[in-house]
Amino acid sequence: MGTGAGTYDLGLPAPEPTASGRRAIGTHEGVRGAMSGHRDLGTVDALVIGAGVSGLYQLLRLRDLGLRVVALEAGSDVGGTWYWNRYPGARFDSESYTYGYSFSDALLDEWEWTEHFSPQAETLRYLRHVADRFALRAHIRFDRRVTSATWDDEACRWTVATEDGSTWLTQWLVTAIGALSVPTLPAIDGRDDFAGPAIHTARWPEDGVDLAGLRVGVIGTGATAVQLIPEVAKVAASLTVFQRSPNWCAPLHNRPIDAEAQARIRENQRDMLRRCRETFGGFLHDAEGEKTTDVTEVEREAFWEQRYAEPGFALWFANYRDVMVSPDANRLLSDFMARKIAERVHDPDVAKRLIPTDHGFGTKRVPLETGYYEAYNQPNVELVDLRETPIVRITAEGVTTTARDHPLDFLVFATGFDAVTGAFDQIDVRGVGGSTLRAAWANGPVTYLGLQVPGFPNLFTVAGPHNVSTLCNMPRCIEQNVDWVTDCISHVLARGANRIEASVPSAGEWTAHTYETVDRLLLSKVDSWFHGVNSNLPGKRRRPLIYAGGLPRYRERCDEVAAAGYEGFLIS
Ligand code: NA7
Repeated sequence: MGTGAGTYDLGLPAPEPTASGRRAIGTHEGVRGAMSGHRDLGTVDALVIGAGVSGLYQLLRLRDLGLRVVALEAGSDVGGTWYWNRYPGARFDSESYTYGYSFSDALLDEWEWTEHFSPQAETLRYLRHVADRFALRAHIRFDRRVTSATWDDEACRWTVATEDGSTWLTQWLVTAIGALSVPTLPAIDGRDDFAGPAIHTARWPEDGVDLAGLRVGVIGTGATAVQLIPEVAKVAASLTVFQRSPNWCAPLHNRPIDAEAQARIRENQRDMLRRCRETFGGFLHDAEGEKTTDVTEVEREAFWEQRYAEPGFALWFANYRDVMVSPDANRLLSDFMARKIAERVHDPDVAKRLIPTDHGFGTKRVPLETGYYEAYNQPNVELVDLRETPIVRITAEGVTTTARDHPLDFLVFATGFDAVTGAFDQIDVRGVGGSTLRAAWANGPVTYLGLQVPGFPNLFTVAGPHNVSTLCNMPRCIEQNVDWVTDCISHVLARGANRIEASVPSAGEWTAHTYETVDRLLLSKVDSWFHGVNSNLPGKRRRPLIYAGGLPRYRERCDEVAAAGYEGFLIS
């Protein structure tokens, strides 16, 4: 990796010549020529911010298009989410073989997952393998946090600056910065007073932490905490869980992949990936044709028992088609789930505290659990209900609630993220006329297809707001995003153009459509990160950040736009 040359980072190796001796850039020679006056080492055709699941694939596609491309990554290695989230218990909630990339047959054939829901370490190994196998590392600059991106309309390019002072000039800019990549700490008095280690789950030390014999406190009970808590409960002398809002958790049913299952997966892998292209959330699981009212109570209970015994998101995504839209249907399902919690947690008072009363099943992101409820049956685990006894402050010794002091040796913040727009807010993005993205999105994001923003030409937001990726088995939607963006850039270049920008009306129409997809679901009534609600960031406006129309519909719309010559975009 370069150490920088003046204000410019060291550049990329020249693109490989093709067999014919021509640069692989082919039809884009014109654009290269237009930029050939810039001999700065930090000048590229395309720049990708991030080298996680999105960034790696985007980098690969743009490189293979023949562009000079670089990815700037804040971490010290590839992996994104799977690089940062190394807390005990971190793993997929998607079946491993539906999460891996689908673009390469060779990769599909050579990689074997060892568990149906891969743990973080294996996933990181996989992403490192992808980076090596496709020779992506030469194009990635690690430990480079992007701080600003400024559009120059005359030169038709972005200037991208990083925290360490390097500057890059690029015609195309793709953000692959993750929907949940900016951790938020709790806004609690005395947060920094704790004398022992206090760690956010997304900043877990690489070498791990030995929690054996320690008094551990965990604040938060979202999807992260639900993975973490059973693991901590196994080793800690005591575990105190500070819960403000219980969540509806469904069993993950993870297990190792044995030889027989491995053979079946190998045989069916491509069929499974094809199915994921056609389901609402890009998972194997998809909604039933029937409604709860089409069946008898006995049939319904039997069906839910069956779903409860199935792995992954079966309960959330493969349920009756009315449970996410009809309050009555949702109440029946929530009652079923409440009975399950009551059956699994021995102390009825603890069980009662673990049963949500302020929202129905599936109206927030459903955490998937492995022994989560049973952890509360252990003598070393205590549940503190913050609705009854709120936290007063964090002290040097531990956490003080209105009821008493909880002395601790180690404090974990499983308090979530500044979702979807948070990572954009951390970059000073300035578009046409110097207008900022923060200002453009002050009342909530405005996007076209969740991929572009008027006033910010040649900028693409993979897995950004209003994008199908935010309610999806992410790699399935990310691949769609990346393929679309790559085709779009290729189309613009092939037309001899060099600039594409979403029109204001098309972005207005898409944003309104995004809201409609959310409004029809019960989740629209409940505060969660889907709407950018984060109690630790009180100034944030509540706005839908997700697209909830499902992958097939989203893809169809994106394909229609492309087929109509990128309708709704201004190309020049
Ligand atoms: P989440 O789902 O946002 O959960 C954060 C949790 O932290 C949630 O239980 C919050 O309670 C709790 N929280 C946040 N701030 C506080 C304060 N100040 N006091 C007490 N409790 C607090 O984040 P996760 O990391 O679990 O999951 C994020 C996503 O990652 C998840 O959806 C998956 O897609 C992967 P609250 O509900 O706000 O009362």
